[in-house]
Amino acid sequence: MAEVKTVKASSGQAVINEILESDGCVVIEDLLNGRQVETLAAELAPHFDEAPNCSGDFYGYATKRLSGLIAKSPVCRSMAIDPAILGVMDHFLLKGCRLYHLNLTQAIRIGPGEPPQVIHRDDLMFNFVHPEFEAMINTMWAVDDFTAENGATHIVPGSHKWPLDRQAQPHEEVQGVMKRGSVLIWLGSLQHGGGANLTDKPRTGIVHSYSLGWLRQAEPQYLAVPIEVARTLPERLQRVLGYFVHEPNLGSLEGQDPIGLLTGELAVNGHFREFLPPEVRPLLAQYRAGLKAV
Ligand SMILES: O=C(O)CCC(=O)C(=O)O
Ligand SMILES: [Fe+2]
Repeated sequence: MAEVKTVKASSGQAVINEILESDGCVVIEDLLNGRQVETLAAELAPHFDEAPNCSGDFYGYATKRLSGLIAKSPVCRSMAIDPAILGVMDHFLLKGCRLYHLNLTQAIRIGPGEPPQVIHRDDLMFNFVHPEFEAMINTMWAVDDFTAENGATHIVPGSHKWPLDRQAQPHEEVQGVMKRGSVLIWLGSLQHGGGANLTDKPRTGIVHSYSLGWLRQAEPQYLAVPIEVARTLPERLQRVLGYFVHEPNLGSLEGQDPIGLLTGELAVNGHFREFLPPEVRPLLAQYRAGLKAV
C-alpha cells in the first residue's frame, strides 16, 4: 500500500507545498511537542466528558465531535496560526481570494466500533466548480497516535486531479498513519474519510479547516468565539477568524473594518469608507477626474 508522504516542518515550505500539489496530502511530523499535546488533551477533556456521541450517517454514531475550539482551547489558537500551516494556506488559497479564514474547528473522537466513514470530498459543501484553485484545505492534528487499527484517516493521494465523477476504489485508499503531535493536511478536493476504529480506545484528532475569504464559513467564527475572547487574541488570529473586509466591500461593519469591533475603534455612524482592490482604485480615480472635466 502506498503511504502518505511524511516530512518535518524543517524540510521547508516549498517541499510541503510541492507534495500537496502532486499528492493532495502530506503529514508534517512533530508540529506539536509532547507537552503541548498533553495540554491540548487536558483542555479538551472536560468538553469531551460532557458531550454525547454525535449522530448522522456521515458524522457517525460512536464518534464525539466538538466545535468552537478557538474559544475552548488556547493550544488550538496557536495551532490555527502555525507558520507551516499558514504557509500552505497562503500558497493554495490566495490563488482564489485576497484573504482566507477559518472555515471550521472540530475535534473528532472516533470511538471503538465506529465503522469507516464514507469516502468523500470536503469541498462539496461549496457547490460550484473551481478547477483553477482550491476552495478549502483541511488540517487534522493527531492528539492520539493515528494507527491503521484505531481509525487513521483514509485518503486517496492524487484524487484531487480526478474528474468529479470518479469515486475511489478501496485499493486506492491509504491511511494517514502518524504520531501524536503530527498534522495531516489534505486539499478540499481530495477524497478521504474517517477510518474504522477496531480498537478499544478512542482516536482523537483536531480539524482546522480554512477556506476562501469570500465563502460562508461552515462554523461562523464571529459567533463561535465570544467577543471577550476574540478581543484577547493576536491580530493574526483575529484576521484568520474572519475579522476583515474582503475587497471589494465584502464584510464591512458600519462601512468600517470589522476588527474595529475588537479594538474599540469601530464607531456606529462613523466614517463610512470603501474597501477596493488596489488595481481598481486608479480606474475609479480616473473616472472621477473625468467627471470634473465635463
Ligand atoms: O475523522 C477523520 O479522520 C476524518 C473526518 C472527516 O473527513 C469528516 O468528518 O469530514
Ligand atoms: Fe471530511
